[in-house]
Amino acid sequence: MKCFKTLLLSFSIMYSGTTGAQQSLQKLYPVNFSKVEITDTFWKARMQTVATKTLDACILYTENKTGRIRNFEKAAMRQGKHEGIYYDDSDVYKALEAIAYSLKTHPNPQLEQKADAWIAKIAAAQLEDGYLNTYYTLTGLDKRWTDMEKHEDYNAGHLIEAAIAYHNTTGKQQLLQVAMRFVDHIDSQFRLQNKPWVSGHQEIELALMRLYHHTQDRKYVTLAEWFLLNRGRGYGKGVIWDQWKDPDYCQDRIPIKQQKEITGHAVRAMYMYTGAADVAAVTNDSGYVRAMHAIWEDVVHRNMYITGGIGAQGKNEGFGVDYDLPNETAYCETCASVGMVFWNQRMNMLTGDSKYIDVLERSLYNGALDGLSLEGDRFFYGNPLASFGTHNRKEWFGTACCPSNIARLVASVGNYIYASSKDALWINLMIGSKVSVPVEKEQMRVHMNTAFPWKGHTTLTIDQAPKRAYELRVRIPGWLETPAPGGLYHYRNTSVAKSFQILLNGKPIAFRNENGYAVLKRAWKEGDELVLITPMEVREIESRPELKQTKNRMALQYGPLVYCVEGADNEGSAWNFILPEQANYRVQYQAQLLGGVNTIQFNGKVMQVSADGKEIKMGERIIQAIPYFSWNNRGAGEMQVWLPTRFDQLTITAR
Ligand code: FUB
Ligand code: ZN
Repeated sequence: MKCFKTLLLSFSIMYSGTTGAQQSLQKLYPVNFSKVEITDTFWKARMQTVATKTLDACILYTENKTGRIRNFEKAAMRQGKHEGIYYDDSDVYKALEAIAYSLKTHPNPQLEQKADAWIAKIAAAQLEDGYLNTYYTLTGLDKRWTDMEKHEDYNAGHLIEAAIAYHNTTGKQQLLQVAMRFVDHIDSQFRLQNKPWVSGHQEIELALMRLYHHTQDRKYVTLAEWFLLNRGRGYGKGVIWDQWKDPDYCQDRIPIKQQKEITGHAVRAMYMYTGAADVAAVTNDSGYVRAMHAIWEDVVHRNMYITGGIGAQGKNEGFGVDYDLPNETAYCETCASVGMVFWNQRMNMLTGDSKYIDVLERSLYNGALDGLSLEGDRFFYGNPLASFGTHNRKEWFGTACCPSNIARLVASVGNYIYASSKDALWINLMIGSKVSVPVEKEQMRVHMNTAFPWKGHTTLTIDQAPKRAYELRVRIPGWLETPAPGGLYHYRNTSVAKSFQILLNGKPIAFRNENGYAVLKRAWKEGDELVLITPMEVREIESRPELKQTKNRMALQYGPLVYCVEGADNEGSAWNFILPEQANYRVQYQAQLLGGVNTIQFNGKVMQVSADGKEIKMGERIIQAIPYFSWNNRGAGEMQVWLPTRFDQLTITAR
């Protein structure tokens, strides 16, 4: 047993280093969060909040206020009534995954004991043949594996991810053994019997690829690919799609490699393409990559909100018609933004193109982060871009996929800062941190200091370097430039653009721009200091004319953050003013507000209607905008991201 543990750990370390299949399509490799120490105040505080508040909220609702853990206890005894919904097991696994990441950076023996106790219950609920699912164990095993929509493999995927995370953090194997037994069971039921199965909710593909990287056992790649190959061949007809869901809902109309457009349920799509990218990176199947280039353009250029949120419609929890992005009813599920982070990271690893990190950063800081309250114990499921005051954070949801998803993302945010390739360390996100990556027998060790996302000034210091010349590839944030043509959004005030600069030991240094990265190659010395200047200024954003809901409106962005106007800062109203043609913006860091944020103030033209509706007053008032992710932390209220620029866009509420 001991040997097995050592072997597995060494494999996961290999994957997070600079090694990897040399022939792979994959250009760079993520540096695992366990190798990155976050020192930055913005993210460190959020990780602390997750460790102390969010995980408690997940535990409270998973164990006490709902029957999720009780389901496992009952399943272990093979009797009792199942509580909740058939995919509720996944919330237990995702909470465990978040706990595992958090324990890595915030050791907590009591929390680990709690996780161990849950894991013992999960293990006890596994059947002799490896099957594990509390819903079917308690409602009738004769029906298991008869309904592709019932999330049995989705739950398995989250079990696998939790098991890897827990093994990585604690070295404990019990959950991993459970997961691997379950995978063997699944393989024996379908692939090995040549029996088709289309996952009703994709997730297992990416999880199997993670299991492959954790164990180096190729059978997991084979099974992941098998799941992908089953799609688009009609096997899901009448099962995962029927009279109300069409095959597009589950990305099952045509085989993945032939797909060109984004369709259907947003989370399912994001997880599936993440899995497809993972498979392509190992099998070198460029068919998936080609398809995903087209799909990505369709997502980002026709179907993505300025917040990086996706999935405009509630009715399918997903994509609708191109360019139809309503603001108040925007669904933008938190999980879908989490999925955008996953998929865009994989696309970046396959291509070495920074445009994917631009999108990742947008989704992370806006669409995803909005899902978590500043206190850490309230959540958004949907993240609309406008509200008349009825949209409110909640403690939990009937379908509770989002809380543990945002918890696991924040707890492992270190995964997205750096990447490595044979000859380079890639700096993708400006987040204060320390990292060390192996370069053959030597090390490249750096630390980053930054006040990001509040200030565009970052120092990167070399603490140790290989003797030979080695590259640093620093992402030039896409938000500095006018976005490429073809996109949904563009800056209005392009004239103020200032460029990215790098100083080395106090002096400006020239660099080559390759795919949005500043490439700096030299024999680095300990103590070398790079200053990365990413000038931040208020950018006014307009959208393409096809996007009707933002006509005669502008959004404000500062650095990677999208802003909104909330009633709480503006005498209760966010709908009664217009942004003037020549607004004069003042950006101010307000330490006491919302945990410390930059606000943007400008003089707005305000229209006020008296309570009896008879009098209309025009005036001018300072309007304050706050980062979108921080809204609805002071109770329910009005909010808008897209600010009207003409009076005919106003919606006046009587006061
Ligand atoms: O079906 C499981 C999860 O619940 C999905 O990912 C979410 O969209 C929600 O439907
Ligand atoms: Zn969700």
